[in-house]
Amino acid sequence: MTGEQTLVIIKPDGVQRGLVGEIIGRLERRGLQIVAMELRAISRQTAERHYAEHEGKPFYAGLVDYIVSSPAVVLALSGPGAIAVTRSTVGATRPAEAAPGTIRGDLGLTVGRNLIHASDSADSAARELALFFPDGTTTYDRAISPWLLES
Ligand code: D4T
Repeated sequence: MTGEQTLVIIKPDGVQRGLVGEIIGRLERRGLQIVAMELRAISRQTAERHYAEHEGKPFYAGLVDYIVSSPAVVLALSGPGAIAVTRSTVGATRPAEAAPGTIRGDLGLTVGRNLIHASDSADSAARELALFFPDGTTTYDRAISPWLLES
C-alpha cells in the first residue's frame, strides 16, 4: 500500500490492561498497514526526546515517568492519509472529551493514562519515525489492496 506513514505508541497502560489487540485491531480494520512493530521498554532518553516539546510543562515529568514505567508497543502504520486517519481513530487527547467510537473515547478515562500516542503532523511523523525506527520500516504488498484502494 502506498501512502504516508505515522508513528503509534500503545502506552504502558494499554499493554498492562491487555488492550494491545483491541487497539491495533481498530487501526487495522480501518485498512492501515502495519509496516513496523515492537514491544519495547522505551528508554528515558528516548521518551524525553519524543516529548521534548512538552519540557517545562507541569505534566512533563509524570508523562515521561509513565511512558518508561512498563513496556509499550511501538508501531508504524502506512496508508493514504494515515496521520489524520489514525488521529481521528484515536480521538481527543483528553479521554473525557474524546468522542464515543474512538479509542480514547471508548477505552480511556484520564489524560494521564490515555492509552495511545499518534503523530499529529507530517513533521512530527517524520521526526518520531526516525526516533523509534532509525533503520526504517518494511515494505510489502497486501493482496487486499485493490479492495481497500482505488488504483
Ligand atoms: P500524544 O502526544 O501522547 O499522542 O498526545 P496528544 O498529541 O493527543 O496530546 P499532547 O501532545 O497535547 O500531549 C502529550 C501527552 O501529554 C499528556 N498530557 C497532556 C497530560 O498528561 N496532561 C495534560 O494536561 C496534557 C495536555 C497526554 C498526552
